[in-house]
Amino acid sequence: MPSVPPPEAAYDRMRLRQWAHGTARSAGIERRDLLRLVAAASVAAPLAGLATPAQAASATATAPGIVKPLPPEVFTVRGTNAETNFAALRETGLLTPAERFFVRNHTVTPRIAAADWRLRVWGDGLKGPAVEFTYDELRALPSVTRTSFVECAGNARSYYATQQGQPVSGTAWTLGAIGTARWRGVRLADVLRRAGITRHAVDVLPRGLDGEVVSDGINLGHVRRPLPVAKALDDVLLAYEMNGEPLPPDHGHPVRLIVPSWVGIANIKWVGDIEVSAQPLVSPWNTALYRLFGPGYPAEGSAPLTRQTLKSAFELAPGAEFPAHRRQLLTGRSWSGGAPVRAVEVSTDGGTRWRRARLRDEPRSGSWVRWSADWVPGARGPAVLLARATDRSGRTQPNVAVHNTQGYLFDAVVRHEVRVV
Ligand SMILES: Nc1nc2c(c(=O)[nH]1)N[C@H]1C(S)=C(S)[C@@H](COP(=O)(O)O)O[C@H]1N2
Ligand SMILES: [Mo]
Repeated sequence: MPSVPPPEAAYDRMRLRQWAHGTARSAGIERRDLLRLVAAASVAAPLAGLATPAQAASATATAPGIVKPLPPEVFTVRGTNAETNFAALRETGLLTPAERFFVRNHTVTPRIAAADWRLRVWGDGLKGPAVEFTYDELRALPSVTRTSFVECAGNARSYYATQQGQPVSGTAWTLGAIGTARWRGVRLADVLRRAGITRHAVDVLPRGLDGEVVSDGINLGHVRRPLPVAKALDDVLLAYEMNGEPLPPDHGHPVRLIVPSWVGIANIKWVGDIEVSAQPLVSPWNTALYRLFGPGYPAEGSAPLTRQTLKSAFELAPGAEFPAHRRQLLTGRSWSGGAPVRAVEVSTDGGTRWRRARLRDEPRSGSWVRWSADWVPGARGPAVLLARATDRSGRTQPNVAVHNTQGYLFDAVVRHEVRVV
């Protein structure tokens, strides 16, 4: 029997139908350009910059447009982005220090002074005219704190190519396009209510103050992605602090969205305005991008992506070496954008035998859980380590992820190659 879809999913299907019939409003981009983008999105391209471990080690410690230092032992630079090396999380606690948090920039980190910043809330989903908030006004509102990961929808995308032999396009992340932080800010719901949101509002569209994005000769405008009001009024934050400090420039200073459990793109950094709309909105980031395309999906793609999926990673470098016959403590993390992780199993023989890892945190939704397992490596030579998580809904990471051309939501068990020496 089919399960009852959550209102979120039903809403997205409705919006998708409206988009297909041309009744959704495209915010700031020509409809024909959007259609061109959607057509291009359904074709997989070779992964640019798929780093082998050797290339990764020699990556320079600079990415154009990222402000913070990117020491090569902590980060692998991929274009305008910086991936956290999972081995560099081994000494960190549940929270990822800002200095080790991955960066995904469509363009360049802008430098914005909190004193000059304004948030403009506007649109036909409000009772009256636009309302502006200064940084101080935002800080004066009741604050909430919440631990949440931010994870790119394309995290682990490179394994479609390297583990499954399937072409995908986009940044060739391994597993490190994720970090978990304690965010403090105000509820988006409080700001929307103060701005006079009406019950006719269906979508809100937060937009970044970073530069306009040009892709294949089409100007996509500023980074922005519609968020259904149901989510916007639920658990979304306008965050101004990360792990007890003001947001650093690369992570959205002075204010960003935190959209718990959802795809990274929903967490708009350097937010400057939010449109509140009484009609469904579309932007490149919920039409041609962040949908699933490929065989098995409709031509216009799946419904826009919402929640992240289930994944596990060892806190080890690729090709890590272990002395034979000496007890090792393997450590790693598992996380889910759906039901919290229930159990993690580890295999040290390529997937033949599995045993339970010890969970070191109480699993919570929207966060990750650290785990560990003992291992006494046997014979010298190559070995393959695997970790697989099961969530409280009973879902277990599969051996193979279902392919989509842009390589989103990879959820299969990753084969981590090591050497016993
Ligand atoms: N304004 C703006 N917001 C943005 C982005 C961006 O380039 N510009 N990138 C998005 C993507 S794709 C991801 S995965 C997350 C990454 O957040 P982080 O760089 O703080 O890790 O920010 C999202 N918010
Ligand atoms: Mo992302």
